[in-house]
Amino acid sequence: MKLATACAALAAAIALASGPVSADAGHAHGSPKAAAMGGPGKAADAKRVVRIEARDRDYNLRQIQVRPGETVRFVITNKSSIRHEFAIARRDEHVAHRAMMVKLPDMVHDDDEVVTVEPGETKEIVWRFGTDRNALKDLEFACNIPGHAEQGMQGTFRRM
Ligand SMILES: [Cu+2]
Repeated sequence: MKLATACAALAAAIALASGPVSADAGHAHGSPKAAAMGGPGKAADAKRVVRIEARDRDYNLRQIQVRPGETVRFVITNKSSIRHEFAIARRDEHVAHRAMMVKLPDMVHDDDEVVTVEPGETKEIVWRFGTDRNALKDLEFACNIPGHAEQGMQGTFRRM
């Protein structure tokens, strides 16, 4: 199965399970709600770059400070000897994705909100942070390869 398809199918299943409120979070571009929730951004809008190193068991950062509404370019370099991911999503989305990755541990990603980074590789994600304080509180970055987030490969965002 194509990975983006697997993710989309899972997202649809979650949306159905949890009701319409979460269905368009981060996906309905242009609406006031989308601006509040945030989502994948455009590189041209990014005025700040945050560099992240993936190490054997964690990232070099546990918390990243952001301004409401800003677009940030995240540049992730894998300094370890094993494959990692860097994904930005709501906490509940990470948890659901982790459950799926237990079944499909070799899944690789190259999407707007998640990248797989092989040892020595560098990849990027551009994220437009929302203006809603609670949406930011729910957002986390993580590696969802089985066991990694649990060992410490995850972090949170905080208002600057
Ligand atoms: Cu990892």
